[in-house]
Amino acid sequence: MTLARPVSGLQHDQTRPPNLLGRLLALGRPIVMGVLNVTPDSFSDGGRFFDAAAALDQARRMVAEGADILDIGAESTRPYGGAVAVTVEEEMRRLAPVLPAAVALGVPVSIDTMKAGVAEQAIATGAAIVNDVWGLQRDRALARVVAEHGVPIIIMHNRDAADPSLDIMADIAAFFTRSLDIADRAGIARESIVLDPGIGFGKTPEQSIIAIARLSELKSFGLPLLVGASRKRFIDKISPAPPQQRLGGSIAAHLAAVAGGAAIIRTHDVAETVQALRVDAAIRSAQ
Ligand code: HH2
Repeated sequence: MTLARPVSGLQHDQTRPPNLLGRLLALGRPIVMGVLNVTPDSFSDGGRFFDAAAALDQARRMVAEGADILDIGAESTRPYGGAVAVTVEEEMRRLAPVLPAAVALGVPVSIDTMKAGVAEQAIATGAAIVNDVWGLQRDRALARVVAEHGVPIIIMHNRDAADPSLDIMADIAAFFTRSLDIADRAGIARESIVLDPGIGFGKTPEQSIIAIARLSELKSFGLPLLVGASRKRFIDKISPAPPQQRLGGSIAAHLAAVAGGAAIIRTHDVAETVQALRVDAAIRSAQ
C-alpha cells in the first residue's frame, strides 16, 4: 500500500464534507478525541501500540467506547524531553499499517504531526483533521497543505522551553495570534480552526494548571477550544502517580476544561472520559 498518492480537491470533496468540524460541534456535547500513538517512545503509553495489530485493536476499542475522533501520532512529542525526532519517511512507515484501517473504522481521523509532508500523505490516505503541536509555526509548508485540502487544523500552543516567570495566558494568546496570522495568509478558513493551550508543552506544571483554570479567557478568540490533559505530568505534581495511573486526575482536569469552555477533549481513556462527561452533563442540566 502506498501513502504517497497525490490527492485532488475533487477527491477531497467526495470523501469528506467540508464542514466536518461544524458537524462535530453541532452534536452539542463535548467531543471526545481518542489518542493512538504508534510510537516506540510515547510518555503516556510507552510504545504499547507501536505494533500495528495492537494499535488497531486499541483504535477499535476507542471507537466502540464512543470516541468521536481518533488522533493518530507517529512521532512522540514528549513534552518533558527525550522524544526522538523522526523523518517524514519514518513517520509514514509507522503510519502505513495503521492509518488506512483506522480511517476505515468510520470516525474522523486526525493526524498528529508537525510536518507538511506527513500531513499531505496522511490526508491522501483519509485523515480528515491535522493536529499540529507547533500551531503552524514549525513547518511553514503545513499551512499551505491544510488550506489546499480544506481540512480542520488544531493549533496548539508550544514553547521550546518553559519559563516560570511568564504570564502563560498572555504567551498563549500571543502565540495564537501569530498562528492565526499564518493561517489567514495561507487562506485557511476560520471555521476550520481549533485552538489548544497545549497542556504540558513548554509550561511548568503550575502553568499547565493555570491554562486549565483560566481556559475561558481563550474564548475571546471565538474559536472552539481543545484540551488534552490526559496522563500529563502536572497531575503527578499534584498527586504523585506514574502516567498509567493518572486517570482520576485526567478526568478532573477535563471536567474543569469543559466547564471553562473546552469543546474537544483529547484522552487516552475514552470509556471513562465519555462516562464522566455524560454524568457531568446530566448534573449540569438538572441544575
Ligand atoms: N498532547 C500530546 C500530543 N499531542 N496534541 C494536542 N492538540 N494537544 C495535546 O495536549 C497533545 C497533542 C502528548 O501526549 P501523548 O500523545 O500521549 O504523548 P506523546 O507525544 O509522547 O506520544
